[in-house]
Amino acid sequence: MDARVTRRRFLGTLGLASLSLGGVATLAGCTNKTSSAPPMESSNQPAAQQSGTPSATGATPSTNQATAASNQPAVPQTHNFTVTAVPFLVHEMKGMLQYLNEDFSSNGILNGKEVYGFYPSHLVVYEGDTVNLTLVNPEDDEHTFTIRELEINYIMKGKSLGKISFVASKAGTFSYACEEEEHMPYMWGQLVVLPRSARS
Ligand SMILES: [Cu+2]
Repeated sequence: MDARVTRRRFLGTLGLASLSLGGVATLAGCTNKTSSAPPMESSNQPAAQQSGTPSATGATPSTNQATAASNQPAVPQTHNFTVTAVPFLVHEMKGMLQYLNEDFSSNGILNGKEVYGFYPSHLVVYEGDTVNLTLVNPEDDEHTFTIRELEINYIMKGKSLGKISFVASKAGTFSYACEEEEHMPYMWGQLVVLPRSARS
C-alpha cells in the first residue's frame, strides 16, 4: 500500500484530516533534513488524488510527483511551531461583553475561572521528529505549557516569548495544557505524534 495513503488513513482515523485547514498546525513549517525529502504539502492531499483517481474536488492528480515522493526514505524532520496563549473570555472583557459580569460573579458559571486557549490547539508531527516551539504570552497572566507524559512543564511568564525544543520520541496523542487553576479545564491542546511507520 502506498505509504502516504496509509498516513492519510491514519490521519482520517484520528479525525484530523478535515481539520488540517483550520486551527491545526499539521506539518507546515517543517524543515526537511535532506533536500530529497518530499514536499510536506503533499501529505495533505486526498488519498484518492495520490492513487491517481481524481479527487472529489476535481483536482488533477500529480502521479509523477506522488510516485517520486513515496520512494523517499523516512527522515526525521524538524518542525518550528509558534503557540500563542490567547484570551477568549477573561476579566478584562467584562466592559465589552456584559454577560461576563454575571458569568464571573460568585454564582456565575465562570466564577474563579478565565477562558484562554492555545493557538494553534493541535500540532501534528511524526515519531522521531524534533519539535521547536516558540511560546508567546502577549498579556499579563502567567500560563504553563505542560505535557506531563513528556515531562515538559514550561512557565509562560506574562508578556514573554520563550522557546523550547524536544524530540517526539514516542507515538501517541499528548495533551498540552495550562495548569494554572484559574485556566483549567479550558486551556489545552493536543500534540499528535504519528508512528514512524506511517511515514515510511
Ligand atoms: Cu493559563
